[in-house]
Amino acid sequence: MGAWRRVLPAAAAPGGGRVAVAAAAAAARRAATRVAGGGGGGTAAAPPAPPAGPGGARQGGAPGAPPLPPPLPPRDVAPSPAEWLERAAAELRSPSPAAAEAALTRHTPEGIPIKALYTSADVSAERLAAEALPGVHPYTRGVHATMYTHRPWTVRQYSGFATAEESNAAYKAALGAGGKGLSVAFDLATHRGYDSDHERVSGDVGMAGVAIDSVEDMKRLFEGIPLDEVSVSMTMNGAVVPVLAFFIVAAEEAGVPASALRGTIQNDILKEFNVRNTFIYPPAPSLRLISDIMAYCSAEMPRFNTISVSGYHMLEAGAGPALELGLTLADGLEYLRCAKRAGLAIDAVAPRVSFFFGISMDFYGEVAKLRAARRLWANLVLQHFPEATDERSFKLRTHCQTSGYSLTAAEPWNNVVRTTVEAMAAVLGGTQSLHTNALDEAMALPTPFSSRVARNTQLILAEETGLTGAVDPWGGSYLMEALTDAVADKAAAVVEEVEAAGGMAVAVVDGWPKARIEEAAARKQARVDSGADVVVGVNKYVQEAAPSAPGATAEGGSGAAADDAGGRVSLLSIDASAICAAQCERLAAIKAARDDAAVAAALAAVTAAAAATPGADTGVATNVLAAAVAAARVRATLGEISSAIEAVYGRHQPASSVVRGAYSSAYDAASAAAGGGGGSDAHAAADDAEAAELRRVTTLVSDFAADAGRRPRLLVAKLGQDGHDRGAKVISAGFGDLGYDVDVSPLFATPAEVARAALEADVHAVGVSSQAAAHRTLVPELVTRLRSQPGTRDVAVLVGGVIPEEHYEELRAQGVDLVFGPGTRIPDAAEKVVRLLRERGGDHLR
Ligand code: B12
Repeated sequence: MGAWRRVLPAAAAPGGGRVAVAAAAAAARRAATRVAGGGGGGTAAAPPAPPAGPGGARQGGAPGAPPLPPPLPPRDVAPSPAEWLERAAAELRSPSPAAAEAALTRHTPEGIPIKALYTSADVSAERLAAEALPGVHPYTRGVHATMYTHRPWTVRQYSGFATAEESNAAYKAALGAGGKGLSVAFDLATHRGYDSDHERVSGDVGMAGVAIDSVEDMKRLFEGIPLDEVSVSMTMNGAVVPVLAFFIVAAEEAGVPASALRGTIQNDILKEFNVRNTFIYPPAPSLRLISDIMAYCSAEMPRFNTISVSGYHMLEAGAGPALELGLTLADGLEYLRCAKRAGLAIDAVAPRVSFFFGISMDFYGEVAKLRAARRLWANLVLQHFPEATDERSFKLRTHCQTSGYSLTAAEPWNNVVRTTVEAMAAVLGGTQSLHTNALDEAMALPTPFSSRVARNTQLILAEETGLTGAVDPWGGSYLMEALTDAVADKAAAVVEEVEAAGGMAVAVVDGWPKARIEEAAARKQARVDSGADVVVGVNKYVQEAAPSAPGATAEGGSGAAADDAGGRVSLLSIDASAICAAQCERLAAIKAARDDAAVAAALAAVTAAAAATPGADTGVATNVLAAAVAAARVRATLGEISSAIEAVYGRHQPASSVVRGAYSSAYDAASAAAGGGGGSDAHAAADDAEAAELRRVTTLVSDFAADAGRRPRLLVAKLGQDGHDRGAKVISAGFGDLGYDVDVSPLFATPAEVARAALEADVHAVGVSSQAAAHRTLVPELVTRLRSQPGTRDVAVLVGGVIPEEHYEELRAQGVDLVFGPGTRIPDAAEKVVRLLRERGGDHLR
């Protein structure tokens, strides 16, 4: 049967000539059929048209071209989806159309069905008509009428490392090579409000971002960069008050008034409590600081975005796209309410609110997410803030970043492909600016070489592919419109749930959004470990021996390098102790040169503002940012300004929890789904092997428990200011489900605190999860403490996380027993650890 294609009317035929002629011939045949068949018109009655002879009209093209196949029999009745399903069932040899439909529909981890075929029956004609145009409420098709056809998105690469000078050089290089805006990554000491000389940050200074202690550092960071021309985005949330104050004063001293500054400060504290973990103060006073910042900026910095409501971090922590979207929009609503409570008009604040989303490998889902985001935000603002009249208040403008989680340490060049696909989803979804991750993402901060490849990925999309030539090219696609509705519905349900619970300020205290994301992360880990979610080079098509990197050259001036012996890319290396020493020296010099009395008075004013009720008429200036700007002018440091606020609000210490059951149930479900439902024999055998492996590990663990009189006990620890807890949480969840007793240390522990906790809990092993490059400083210190403390001398020490392979030997030499890098399968790790404990024997089996 070849009667599927409907004959196009000549005028609509793409490409003209050949199809138009065929259409005309078919129309003539149809007329003839009607006469012959007495007006019935069915396709069955149509006699097959005689094949056109050589040189006949249907041949169309060049002389000598092969003859075209016979024309399709005409049909006057539109094919129905049911007819398609019957054909699909036949092709699949399914017992029924319903079985075929089930086999052809996959569900995203969030339960959104993705069908194999979408038709007009899946979309609402009214919705399509209402949302037909970009630049018009609710902006589903884009916030601007012309989108990239007029101006492409902004290429904005997130970067910062070591000292202000080194980061400044990298910014200038990026701007010279096609970057259009700056995006500053601060180190973890700065994020958490500590000066570089604080005892709790010895392993963190300059390691995962740039160290900023004072206005002087900020001036060095932007030296030679015209701040009234280049827009600057700063990812800062916890220490937002001193950092923004330093930025304002650094610009002022370079002759640029605050009113001329362009850019964005992230200033989104709610998601810090859910996933990012660079908070300083508890939730309620943190929100108070946000309203002070909004008030200050709306008066003094009209071109500056005061908040970037961020979903990206939730996606990276484990949320699916709809959960990310729903929680982010709920955060946005909370911030607008916060502004309103502070007496600000919505139209003064909402146009300066921007968004930030992550883009994963779920290509269709991510395009749909950005379309759904714009629709939902426009309608939520309309619903919750009827007083808004400025059109800009309804427009969801967003930055996007491709997913770092999707990138692998194995075969890192594969990451360029992943990033390209994700970047395309961001662009086709209509982002306003974009960061593309570097190919060495899962190993270290990017090098000049890997940053260049990442930036060029965007430049190629923008300037070589023609992608910018049409606005919302997916608009009107049955699949994309239906998926946009599905993602929007799912995300709207999350928003409603948060609102019903009292808003996000209440929900973060309750902790359920965080728990839900952590559970999703445990399930994802199980799907990867069981092989249900394919990651090329990690759980499928795993490379036996590393080939040479394509195009590899020896390390050189460009920073380009890939070691063609091992297929390794060379990594950025930062000397922790040198950076820390340099920062501490500068701090000492600043403190020696300043007017101490003026600093003390300015810091007292910061504390008084933090303690005062905003807007209260007590004669005390109540805007904390305004007080911090004054303190920055007299060279108060970041740590001092943060402490002046902490004196009133205290420091927030989060509770740690472990997800139970999600890992094993998702692992079982993934194995069962792959094993049943018509999979191949080879597939089913592989799944049996997975299930058998899980049983073997749990048996090893229970045998250990039988012999030792208790289950193997593991303390999972986070050291220093590294707040990445996804790895620690999934390890805790997985090991717990496999039969281990798991303790989790609180975030931000020192080596001494972890050593004490190991003793108190009488654990068999301590497992440090390290992602932010402090492993070379803090792990040796922990090992020394454990080995010198009676009671923990022979505790096994494990280290996992973002550890470059070249550091493995060094760690082992320092007394680490096992190292687990990105891509570790939890059953493998759990087995290795229990075998190690057994081999150790002696005190361990007690
Ligand atoms: C997710 C992520 C985030 C999330 C964190 C969410 C969260 N709550 O954890 C967000 C977006 C918030 C984030 C923020 C930042 N990030 Co980040 N992030 C990542 C990313 C993309 C993935 C890490 C991850 O969770 N992977 C999934 C987990 C399951 O894998 P894993 O941690 O490797 O754990 C596995 C194994 O390593 C092992 N394992 C790990 N621990 C343990 C422990 C034991 C006992 C055992 C047995 C095994 C084991 O088993 C696990 C299962 O396979 C990495 C890059 C990458 N692809 O690795 C960057 C990365 C870690 N981030 C980085 C940076 C710089 C930051 C920031 C500091 C940026 C900044 N300057 O503001 C911030 C600050 C965050 C903070 N508070 O510390 C850098 C660190 C640079 C470095 N090491 O030199 C990285 C490497 C990216 C990069 N190349 O620049 N990040």
